[in-house]
Amino acid sequence: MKQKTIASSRVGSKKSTSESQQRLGEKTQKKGVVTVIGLGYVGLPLALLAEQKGYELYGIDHDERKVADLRRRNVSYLTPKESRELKKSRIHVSQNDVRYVRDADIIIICVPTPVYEDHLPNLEPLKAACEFVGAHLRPNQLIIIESTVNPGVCEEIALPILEERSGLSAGTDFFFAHCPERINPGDSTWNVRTIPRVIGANDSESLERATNFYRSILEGEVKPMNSIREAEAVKIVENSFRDINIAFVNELAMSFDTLGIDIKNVLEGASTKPFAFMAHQPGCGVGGHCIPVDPYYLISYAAKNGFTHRFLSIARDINNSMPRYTVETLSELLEKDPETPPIEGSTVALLGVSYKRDVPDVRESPASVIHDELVTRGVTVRTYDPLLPEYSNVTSLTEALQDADAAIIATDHSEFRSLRPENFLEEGVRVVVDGRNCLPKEEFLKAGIHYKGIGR
Ligand code: SAJ
Repeated sequence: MKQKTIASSRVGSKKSTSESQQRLGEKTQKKGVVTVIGLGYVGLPLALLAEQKGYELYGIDHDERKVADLRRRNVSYLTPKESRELKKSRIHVSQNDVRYVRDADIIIICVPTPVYEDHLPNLEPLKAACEFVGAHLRPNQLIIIESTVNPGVCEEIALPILEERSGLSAGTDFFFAHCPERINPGDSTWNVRTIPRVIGANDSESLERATNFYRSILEGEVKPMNSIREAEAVKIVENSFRDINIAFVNELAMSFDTLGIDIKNVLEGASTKPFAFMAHQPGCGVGGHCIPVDPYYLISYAAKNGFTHRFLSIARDINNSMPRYTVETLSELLEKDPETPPIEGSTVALLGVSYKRDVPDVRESPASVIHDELVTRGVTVRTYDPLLPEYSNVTSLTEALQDADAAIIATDHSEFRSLRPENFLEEGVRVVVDGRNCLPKEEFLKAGIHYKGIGR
């Protein structure tokens, strides 16, 4: 069957007499008009890709400064390639131009879905986006939510807002699908163009239109699911899978510390098994916008429906305990060395603020928990992250290490992975806690450094 393009399914594209302004995209030779709401590291790469694939692009973001930066075609959170694409882009950007909703064929919501301090999901940004879209929704539009949500959020929260505000019915008057975002910051292979996606909808027309759209812009597989809830569940499952596997090796690391077994060597050994084993790595904690957040969505939603996720909860507790475990490890190392002071009153170089190697991103970063724990214990903390000067209180590695009593590696940035014993010894640092097991342990021990990793 001839693939239905968005343009061919457009209705209302004729200027109605009541419209005072020309409809956006009315004269476009493009495949259709797409509006992305939420122009962060998920929405903006998607918008740029859709534009390259022949759609006319509009973007809405509530952040005034981000809108100004985007109009200047200059934001910090894109890859070099995406930054170049942005400079060539003709995307129209606004904080709240209602025409961007009213006149679009497809509206894709990519706003954040963080959690509150108590780990319960904060759906306010998503609700606000649905309110804005619902108020200007028109027949025949396709609305897609990419934001990560737990099963039930689309049907129980998003859709009711869209229908109540518009007076239209999903599946008949307008179309709705969920395509959970997948992005791996810092990964040059798997990006918005190549990562496979799943799509869920509750009616065949919505599923077909959303599947057609994504297949018209993506190179990766686009897998239709049987329902919205299945698509919501896929995302939560894949990230909870990662969280529990990291918790597994974190618990092993703490156990092996008491047994004097090197977890990194053991995982390398286990990885020689060519099937049924997938190594993860222990560390000083689990950060980022996905892994430490998404399981809480399922934990809280299942609890409301009478099921307690004990395993997911224990995994979250283990991973959340790793920053403090890292500081405890340092305290014990300092106690062992008669030439160094106890942790209280010491000076410590905290190397790395970002949650992930070679990525400038502090969200849910374990480093900030380590920092606060050190300060609580009376430590003078020198924080240095080469990718995040605005979060550093010293401007160089030398300044961080100079006469410090100890150093903690909290992020395995390339700059830190290349450090060798002499880099520490020449600044007088003889105690090193490697929170990402990224340094050559034996070399450091041979050089007389009190080295401790996480589980090694
Ligand atoms: N981490 C460990 N041990 C591991 C792997 C990660 O402690 O074995 C820590 C990292 O240091 C980081 C956190 O967990 O603090 C998250 O690491 P991540 O590699 O999962 O990085 P993210 O948050 O960028 O995860 C993204 C996710 N993408 C989306 O959710 C859309 C995730 O699905 C991917 O699995 C992940 O990238 C990836 O594969 O790298």
